[in-house]
Amino acid sequence: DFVINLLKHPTFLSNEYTTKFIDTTPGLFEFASRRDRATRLLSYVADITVNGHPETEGRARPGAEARAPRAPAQRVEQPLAGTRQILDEQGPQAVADWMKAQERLLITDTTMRDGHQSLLATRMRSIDMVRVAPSYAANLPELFSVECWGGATFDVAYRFLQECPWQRLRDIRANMPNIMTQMLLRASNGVGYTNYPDNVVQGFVKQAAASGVDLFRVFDSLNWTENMRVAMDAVIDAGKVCEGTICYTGNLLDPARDKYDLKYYVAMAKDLEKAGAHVLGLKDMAGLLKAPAATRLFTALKEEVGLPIHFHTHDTSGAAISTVMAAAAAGVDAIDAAMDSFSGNTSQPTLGSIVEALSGTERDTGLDIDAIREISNYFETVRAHYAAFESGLQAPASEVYLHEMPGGQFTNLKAQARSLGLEERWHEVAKTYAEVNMMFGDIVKVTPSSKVVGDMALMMVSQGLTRQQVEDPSYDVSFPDSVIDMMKGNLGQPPGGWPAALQKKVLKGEKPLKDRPGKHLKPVDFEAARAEAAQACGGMEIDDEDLQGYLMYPKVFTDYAKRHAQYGPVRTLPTRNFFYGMEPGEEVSAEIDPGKTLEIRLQAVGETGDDGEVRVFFELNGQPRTVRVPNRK
Ligand code: BTN
Ligand code: 3PY
Ligand code: ZN
Repeated sequence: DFVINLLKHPTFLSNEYTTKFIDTTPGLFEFASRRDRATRLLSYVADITVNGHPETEGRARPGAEARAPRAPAQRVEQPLAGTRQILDEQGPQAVADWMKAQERLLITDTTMRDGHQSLLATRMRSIDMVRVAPSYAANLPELFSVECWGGATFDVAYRFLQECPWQRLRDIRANMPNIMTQMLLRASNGVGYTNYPDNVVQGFVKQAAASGVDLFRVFDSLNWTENMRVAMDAVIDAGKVCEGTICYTGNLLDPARDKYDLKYYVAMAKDLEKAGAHVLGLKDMAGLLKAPAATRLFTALKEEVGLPIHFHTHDTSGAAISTVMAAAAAGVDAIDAAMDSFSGNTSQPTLGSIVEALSGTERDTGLDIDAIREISNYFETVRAHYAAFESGLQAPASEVYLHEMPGGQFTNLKAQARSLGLEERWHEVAKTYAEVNMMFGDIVKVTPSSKVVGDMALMMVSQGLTRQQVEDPSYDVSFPDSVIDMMKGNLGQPPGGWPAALQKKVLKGEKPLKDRPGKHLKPVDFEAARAEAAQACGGMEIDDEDLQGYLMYPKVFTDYAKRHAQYGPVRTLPTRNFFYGMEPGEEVSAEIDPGKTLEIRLQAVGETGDDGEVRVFFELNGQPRTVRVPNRK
């Protein structure tokens, strides 16, 4: 039914739906290459069936509840107009004005970005998103936006899921034409971990806008407004909604921690307003904002700033819904939540519960709770297929107020600690993380600054180093590269600068940057980079989207492109088969072009021959096909 929906879809009919393959393949070769593509897809399935997927090896397997996910029926033929139409017809300022005029609390659904980033190590595949996008369009047209792009999803798509993040964006956009898409952009760090040249940041934003992002949430990992302007200006130039974002850290109501006080947040909000933001974002990436502090903060921001306010938090403590209620009462315009089955713990608070809590009040969200439940049930089935990526986190914990780790980092760092043999010492890691933060001068911790704090904490615990030793000028410490890079000023400047003594020790006398790293980075020659990428990828044609992928992550992109040359597009395989291959007798369908579906049946897996190869016997659209793959087990 996905294919049928796609074919009926107005944007498909108007040719907005494209697959890159069709674009770049001359018609003459279409038939031959289609055969090729079928063979390549079969060779992927055969390889995974015989050798397993490296990412799921040794991990928990999906249980019996992992049926094929079915998207909820669409309740209307034509989706109602939504925020996307306001943006397209009247521009970003009209979106901001409209937000302020709403009495209801507006809701962003984060399931397709932060939800799975925070619960499943960012591993949700495009097919599981694109398939349900028409249900969002038809059944939840009142949503403010759907966060579905950026943050860690960009590199994970290429690196671990063997899919093109741009294609994901275009497919979601085409299937959900009435709700704004939203991305998380790390300002000058793009969707990477270090500052990029200004023209790379500009080129990236321009492409993201062209490929389908409507609202850009722009933040800086040290809350340095100066370092956000290039990205913000690029969003504004593209005619999209610029959400200039403050990261919340510390504890507003603790008088002993006065670095990030009310004055600090109000001043930053005013800076972002002056910088041209249409919307003010308040990003509580660790879930540290408690309800009484939220009342104070949002009341002040509402009084002092004219922008509509969009609040993002995480439920690591289990108390996020109380903060959301306080935010709603203080007049916040929009908040983030995740579909119930992708909410709670290190993810966002629970969408359905927020809708229920506000129902019948002035801030009633106007969302259809039945539609939410149906989509949440869909995602519950989706989630069952990703058992290998569950973190095992059993309960919310107030420990988050001690370590202040972002929701997206928590499970990652825990996995890193495990791989270093520090699993039993996790609470020590958490405590050390807090110590490192203070040693660095009490900084905002969010990608990429959070990664630097995590690297340092892991090193201290594994080497048994104390803070005192690290700070002692005469005690020899070999600092992680990421710490050296940050102290050099390559991520920018924190409020009040870096602690001078520690910085001196880390840099061993080298002079740090005091101004914007982007000012010192040479602009990239795009056409030279395109040629270089093409060569690195074995002569593949590099289009504008590929080029931006290569500029963010040269090696990750190149590796992806080489695997793509071997297997072709694998994104339309069902998730179970992508990670586990097929069982003899099993049949699956995979769409290779819109409307062109392969029926694949695995007949049998042969013995391994003397040549070390296994013959795998398929039926492809009823015709027998044999594929040989090396047995690497
Ligand atoms: C990775 O983890 O390296 C990326 C995932 C894709 C790896 C593909 S899966 C089929 C083939 N067999 C392998 O061992 N690697 C590739
Ligand atoms: C990211 O940058 O990926 C984040 O989620 C930060 O919270
Ligand atoms: Zn988040």
